[in-house]
Amino acid sequence: MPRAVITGTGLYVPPHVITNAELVASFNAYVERFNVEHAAAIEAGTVTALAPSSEAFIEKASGIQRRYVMEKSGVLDPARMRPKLTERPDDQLSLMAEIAVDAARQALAAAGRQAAEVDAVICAASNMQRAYPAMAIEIQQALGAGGYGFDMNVACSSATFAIEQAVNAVRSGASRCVLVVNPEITSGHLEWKDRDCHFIFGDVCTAVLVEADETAVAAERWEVLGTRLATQFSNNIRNNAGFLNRSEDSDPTARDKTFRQEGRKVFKEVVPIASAHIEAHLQSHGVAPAQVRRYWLHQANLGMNQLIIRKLVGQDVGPDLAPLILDEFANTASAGSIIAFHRHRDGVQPGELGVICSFGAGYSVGSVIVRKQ
Ligand code: CO8
Repeated sequence: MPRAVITGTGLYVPPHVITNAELVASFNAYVERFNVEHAAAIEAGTVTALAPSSEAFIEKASGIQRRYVMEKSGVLDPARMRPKLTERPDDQLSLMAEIAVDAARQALAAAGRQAAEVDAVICAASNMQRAYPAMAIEIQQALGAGGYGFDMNVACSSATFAIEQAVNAVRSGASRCVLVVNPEITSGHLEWKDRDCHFIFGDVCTAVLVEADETAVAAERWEVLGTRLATQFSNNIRNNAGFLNRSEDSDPTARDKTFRQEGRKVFKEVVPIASAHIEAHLQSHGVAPAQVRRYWLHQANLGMNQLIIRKLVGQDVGPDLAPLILDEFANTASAGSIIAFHRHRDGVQPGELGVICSFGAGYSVGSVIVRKQ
């Protein structure tokens, strides 16, 4: 069976930064407007007054300090509270494809590959810009890649689930060079008017190239020793936006048509699922958690990652074992663990092991055990 290796990664970083201070200032201006506009109803008890957000809460509860977004003026406008994007004509490259192409070119350059050598493109993300044609096929054409492309969505676990598909395609001999891209424009589906979640997400795109070891040309290679995926249905993270909404005559701006979650429940339920998943996956390879040189974990919450690592290795550890990127990027859905891998893989020596792990809506959890060659 051909060995599958990761030979390159890429990271597209959006042009705008929103700090917690900026975010909270605009959110609180929105709250003030809302409460003034609805003063009579609030007084009468038919509308609940909105409570302000706080920078101190955000940083303490999540570890997030800022986030990148594709467009910030619309998000920070208290009269709008969502990005202001321009619809593009059909003959222009779409926004998700544009950022995917940027990240993909970086991954190809790192791997010493031309786009024409790619024989499969998987676009894996929490939201797709349109129903069809598949984003992956537009990306394939824009890059000049060969083979086929398809889209897939497992929310925050989309990237690791896609890596397993890429690894399986290489191992089966069906493909030699598979590109996985994760364009996450989370700002389009975040409810910026809800203080419980307005600080959580950021935009980004990551790319990973998975190749057959025998034909790869990259000097730096990460052999994929194994992948393991698991899902367990939960309504605690949910978004009801979908193609049946218009037939159901439902309100497209209703609260359930954007991201919503029971954050505390997610925290409590997902930590044990993720740590048990990683431990069992490592055990199936005869590896103890303490033998792993680096964990590139999903980046949703600093406390969550600290707990998962503590459960695995029995003590608090620093960023050298489990690097953090959510302070800078916030939660970038499926891209988080890949950003961590992209930015923080120096210092791992040939022969040492690492684990890329994602977890989130579904619930879903995916782990990829890699060995530096
Ligand atoms: N400012 C001030 N106070 C606040 C704020 C705020 N912004 N928000 C909440 N509070 C208040 C609450 O009202 C509450 O007050 P009280 O105690 O009086 O009731 C208090 O602060 C504590 O609130 P919580 O219990 O909600 O706070 P937590 O400590 O639980 O922290 C978190 C909230 C940060 C959300 C935390 O629970 C968390 O990170 N949980 C894990 C979430 C997670 O991992 N989710 C994964 C989702 S991502 C995913 O799967 C991908 C989905 C697809 C992406 C779609 C793109 C949009």
